[in-house]
Amino acid sequence: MKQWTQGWLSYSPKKDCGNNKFLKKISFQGFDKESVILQNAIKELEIGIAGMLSVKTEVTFEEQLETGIQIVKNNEIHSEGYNIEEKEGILTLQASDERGMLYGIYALLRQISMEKSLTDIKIAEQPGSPFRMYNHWDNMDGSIERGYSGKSFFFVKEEVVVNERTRDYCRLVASVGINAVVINNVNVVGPATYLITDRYLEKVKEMTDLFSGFGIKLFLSLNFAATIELGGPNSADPLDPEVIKWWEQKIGEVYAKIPNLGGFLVKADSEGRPGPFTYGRTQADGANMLADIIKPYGGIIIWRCFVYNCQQDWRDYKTDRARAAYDNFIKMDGDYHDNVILQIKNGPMDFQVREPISPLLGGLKKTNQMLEVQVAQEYTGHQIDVCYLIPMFKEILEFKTYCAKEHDTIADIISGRTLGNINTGFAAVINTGNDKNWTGNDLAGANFYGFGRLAYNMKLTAEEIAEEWIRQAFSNDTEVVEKVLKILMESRATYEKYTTPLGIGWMVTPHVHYGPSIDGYEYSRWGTYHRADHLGMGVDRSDKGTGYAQQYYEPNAAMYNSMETCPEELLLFFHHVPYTYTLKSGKTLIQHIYDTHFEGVEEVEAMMASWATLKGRVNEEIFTVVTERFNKQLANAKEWRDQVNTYFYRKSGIADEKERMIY
Ligand code: GCV
Repeated sequence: MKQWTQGWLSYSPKKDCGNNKFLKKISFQGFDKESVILQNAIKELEIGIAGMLSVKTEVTFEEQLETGIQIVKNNEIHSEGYNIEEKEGILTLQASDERGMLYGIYALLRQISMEKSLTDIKIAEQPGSPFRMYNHWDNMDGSIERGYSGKSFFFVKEEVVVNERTRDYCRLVASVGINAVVINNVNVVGPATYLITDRYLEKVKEMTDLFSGFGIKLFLSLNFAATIELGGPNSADPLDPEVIKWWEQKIGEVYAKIPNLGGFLVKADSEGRPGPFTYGRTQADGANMLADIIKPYGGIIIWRCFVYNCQQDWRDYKTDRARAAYDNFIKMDGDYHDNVILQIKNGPMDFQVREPISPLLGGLKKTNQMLEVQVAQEYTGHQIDVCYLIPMFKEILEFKTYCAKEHDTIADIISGRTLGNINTGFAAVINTGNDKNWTGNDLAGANFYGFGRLAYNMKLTAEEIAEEWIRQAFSNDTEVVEKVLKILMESRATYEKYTTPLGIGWMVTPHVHYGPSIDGYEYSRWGTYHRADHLGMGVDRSDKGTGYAQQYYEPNAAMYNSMETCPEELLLFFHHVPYTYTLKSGKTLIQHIYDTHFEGVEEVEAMMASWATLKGRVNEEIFTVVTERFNKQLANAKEWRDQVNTYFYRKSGIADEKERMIY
């Protein structure tokens, strides 16, 4: 049970691997004995070591050891980073601050959990990005927008909850190096508007303090029209002096109670949420107004760029939702104040299984930027279908934007290397809930774990992260490691094969976003079209179409603009392509669609068969939950295969060369 409910921190018994000898005595040098982070770190060490190796540790302070672990403060180490080195029986962990020390301790526990020897160990890690953040879309009634793992554990029936699970959550989060968390949905409606009032501040403070003890800054999502909803001025105009005065007072009250609050996340002028546009003001006017007020308290305003016209006419071929973030934000580059960070979704549309990278990332050259990805599997299988997302996040980080002569990848931009700034970050809409195993499907735990590890250390490969997670959360048994690793590493490609082809996206059941509905969004207002006719499909975003491809720097703009040089996996995102067009594989587009959809289902069957052989080798609850999810995934994959293939057969009239069953 523990293994099922504690994720990768279950601390179940492990092989010694010669590690016991280091663990009997641990001495801290130079750290404040009273600090809560230090106390939490010691507790973690004690339970971890006792659970995994049945060793009782003695903790001392300022003692020079002859054998054991020395945890030493060294101001030369990068902030939040750590070095671990073993020499002649002494294992030294050095860090310049408490977060680094805590992360180093989790790294030691990770090694033990993975049954790696600590002898001769040498590890040095430092954070890839200053803000490494989970965004929760939890509502105060306990529901979670796009949540697939049960209900919220932060809010129950409009109350804020702080309990043992909150503490366990902090442990999991800190253990992977996350240092900031937004606890409520970006769609701030009803009671969530009141989180900044006396009704909730005490409880939010309790949670903020608990988080602080694990080096995590708590942030709140804010309703931009809170002035109106909380009985202030009947306006949310960011340049109205009455509105500014109201916010000064409100933010003052909040920080008087919660001085360690990180700041606010704002979704404005987006999908029905209010914002500065309503008052003829710019996004910068809105963000800067809040940022100036919060600045004396050391707070940060994170401002989302998910601003687009969601009332589009499907007959209109000129308006392109993909253009929106860039068009709405690029003009004000340089106008945003220092403590504003623009949070930008990885793609120009909305978390599809395949999208190009948003040209706004790096398009902005004078503005703090934070990359937003979605770990919650809204469009990637609802944590029913397995879809390990870290390979996709790696692709995003490695994308070369050409925004500068050097340091021009997305990883460079969000680490601060490109612009030399410190307010940058990497955020994920996270996939947890109150399900016992945290993530619904246990295999989705790899994404919960993996995002944090990747944000902390962007050099890790997707395989390394997956293997770390499997060993800690499932087992060190080689067969388990190899088989689960293979399943995870192939899962995104498989999901992509049986759902939407070559970057076109969507074709999902409207609103629910699980299961196929090829025309579900085709004649809607959401701007998400495939434009299929009897000759071909795809959206022309070249200079002859919507011109979206021109939002990139060269040579990317030219590469995407031409059908010949456009990466094939994004062909239908950028071009309207005939079904008879020959791809690099030598297959026509239509045959590619048929083949990949058959392959996708076969691959799910192969994954299931491989998983079935692990009965008895992984924890019973995990085995059962994952098996159930696989059964549903297979049904989903078949439905996608048959609906997509049949749809395009009927549109094109072109038969499958292999004469397989297409209805
Ligand atoms: C929180 C998509 C989702 C919405 C989500 C929105 C956003 O449109 O379907 O549920 O709202 O993105 O990112 O704000």
